[in-house]
Amino acid sequence: MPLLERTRAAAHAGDSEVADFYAEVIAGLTMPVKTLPCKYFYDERGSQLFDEICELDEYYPTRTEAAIMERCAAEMAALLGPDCRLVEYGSGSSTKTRILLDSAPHLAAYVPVDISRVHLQKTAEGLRRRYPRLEILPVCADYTASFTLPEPSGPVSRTVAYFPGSTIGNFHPRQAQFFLTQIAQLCGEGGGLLIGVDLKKDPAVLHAAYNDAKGVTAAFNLNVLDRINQELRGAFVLDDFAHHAFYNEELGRIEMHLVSQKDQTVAICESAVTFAAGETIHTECSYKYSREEFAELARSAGFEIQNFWTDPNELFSVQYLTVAR
Ligand code: AVI
Repeated sequence: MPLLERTRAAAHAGDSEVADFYAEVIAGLTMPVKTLPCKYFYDERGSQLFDEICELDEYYPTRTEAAIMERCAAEMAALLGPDCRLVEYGSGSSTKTRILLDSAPHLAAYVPVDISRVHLQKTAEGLRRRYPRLEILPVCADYTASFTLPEPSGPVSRTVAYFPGSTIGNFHPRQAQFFLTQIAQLCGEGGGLLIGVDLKKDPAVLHAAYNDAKGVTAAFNLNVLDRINQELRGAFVLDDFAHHAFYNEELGRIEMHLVSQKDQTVAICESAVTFAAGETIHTECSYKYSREEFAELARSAGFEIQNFWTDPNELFSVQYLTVAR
């Protein structure tokens, strides 16, 4: 069956993943400034490449955040207090979570939320083995949409969300405000949010982090075209596009693009998209915040900053926000 019909049939049958992917790709690539949503980076290969990025010398965020967590986890755990329901948004492989959980033995429950059922099950199994006395209540959901929190078997003193990795930087500020407002509502009075936020810094450091010498970030960026080829019967030739990442100082964000190396028309299933030489597909924004800018964003979403931890070079921050009364 042709893909377009298959996607329609899939959508009809309630399995709308491929249909959504196709619709979003075509919508993004027919906009005046071509874009692709960055969530599509993370298929199996993309997730592997992202893990490799996290190990790169130039990519400071992961190890800097982990070092902050190692140094300050006890203080963070004390703020969560006893009987806290800890809800992790996009639990992934939960490396940083383990640092926190090691210091927080009195949680009411740990609730990992992830859209990937396979990832979620693996994470939950690993954590159950490591923390046999901790109640682990996984939720398979898109954390940007609303979801219902599971009730632990024992009492709950407060609900605290955990959103590490500076993924908040991949939201446009308005989306970030909306998303944080949803978290504040979910956690409710007395609740909080522990969040990793990448900070503004020397643009040369940022440039290196998104233009690594080994070309892993380039491969990560280009992989989205390969995914379109595999899943949507696209005909992108990866060599005909080049990775381009730069710091947009005015907007305070890294932008990642894929630049067409020539005039070309690319078929995607039953559609075709035309590119001029030099035209780009904007694939990702990664906003960097000053301490004050993030405090302002948090306030606009109904939070107050209670604690701010950083590294000696002030590259990255972990912040504890409480729901404002
Ligand atoms: C997941 N996110 C926080 C990463 C970032 O730095 O914005 C994604 C990434 N893009 C390129 N390198 C890493």
